[in-house]
Amino acid sequence: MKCKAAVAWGPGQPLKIEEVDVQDPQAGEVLVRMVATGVCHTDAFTLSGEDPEGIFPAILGHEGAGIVEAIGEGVTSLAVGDHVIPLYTAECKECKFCLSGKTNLCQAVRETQGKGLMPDGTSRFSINGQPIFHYMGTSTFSEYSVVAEVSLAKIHVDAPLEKVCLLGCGITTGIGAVLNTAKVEKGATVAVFGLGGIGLSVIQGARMAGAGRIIAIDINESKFEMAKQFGATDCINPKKFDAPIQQVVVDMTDGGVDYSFECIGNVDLMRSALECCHKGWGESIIIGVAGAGQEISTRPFQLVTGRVWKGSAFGGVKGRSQLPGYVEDYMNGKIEIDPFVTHTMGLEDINKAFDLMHEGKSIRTVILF
Ligand code: NAD
Ligand code: AHE
Ligand code: ZN
Repeated sequence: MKCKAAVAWGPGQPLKIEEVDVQDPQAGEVLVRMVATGVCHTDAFTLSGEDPEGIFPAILGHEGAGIVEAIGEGVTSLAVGDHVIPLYTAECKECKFCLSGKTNLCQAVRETQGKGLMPDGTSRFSINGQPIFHYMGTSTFSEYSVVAEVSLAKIHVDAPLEKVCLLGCGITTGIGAVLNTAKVEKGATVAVFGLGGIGLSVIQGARMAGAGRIIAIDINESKFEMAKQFGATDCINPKKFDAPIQQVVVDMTDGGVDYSFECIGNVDLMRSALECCHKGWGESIIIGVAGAGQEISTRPFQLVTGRVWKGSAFGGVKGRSQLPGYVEDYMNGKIEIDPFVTHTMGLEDINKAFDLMHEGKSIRTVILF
């Protein structure tokens, strides 16, 4: 079949709307008609050329929701008409990782996914016979995408896809990092670096966990209002202080926070986030994604004296078994999504969504197909 998709032809180039050929789903694969997709900073990161796994030409996008249009041979867990969220972290329930009970990082399709290919090592997208690579196993910037069965969460048929698409990455990542990775306790003190879709979701998760104090940090003060709405108790701009931001936070909190979250992708701020944690027990969770060649550093003494450095991917959430519950939590009012959708537009305007993100004017743009 043919459909419209936004193609990333090369690093730093605007996406181009193209008519692409989409091959039928093969064994263990599913054709999804995309209804909506968010635009996450990770899409911009890969488009910038900074992603070591970035590969072009590709169809980006990993925060989508849609409807099953066709299934390939052997697909048993999904049927035509099912509503689904594509998962960049699959869940096969059989691999060593899934069976460990210790991680959500299923490896069933991860190797080919990182090469922009389906599990059999080929692409389902092409233009005039030239293969176009998949992205994160999802490629949601396309009217139709072929996704591995293990990379699809079946969700409640009544959930509004134009909202719950954001559970495909940003909102789940932030809430999950708080509840699954950090396991923030009631009354804890939390610092959140970066107030985009991820950082605001961390704040939402921290409030759900009953955190006592939530310190929100960003250089763009226009983000403070929404941070407060989600539960931030203090909002600070590092540019307004002479002292390093970690010192500012330590001074505000009688020695440091119990938990901090880096939601920017800046290795210097990852260090600040660790070092603003309380001696003896403070834990810092890295969520932000940093560019090729960048490394984190701190004095080992920071860890020797009890601070803990952790990372979190997709909030530690197992997509097929746990994401449907996140969707239901949205439907029953436990999770807020609507305020995150600051802009909506058609696929033809997708480059505007990237501009709004870079200008700091959006939290999430949702593309409606
Ligand atoms: P975003 O662009 O919407 O938000 C980033 C925020 O950081 C903005 O508000 C910006 O003003 C702020 N910021 C930038 N530089 C800053 C600085 N020097 N000091 C303070 N604040 C600063 O991005 P997002 O979509 O929320 O994503 C945030 C990060 O999380 C990205 O690196 C993204 O790739 C990553 N991410 C990781 C996962 C995961 O599973 N680990 C999932 C989604 C996104
Ligand atoms: N490809 C990059 C790393 C990108 C990355 O860290 N991705 C996050 C999800 S960001 C979603 O917005 C993730 O889950 N990583 C785990 C995984 O298996 O990819 C690189 O550095 O090579
Ligand atoms: Zn994302």
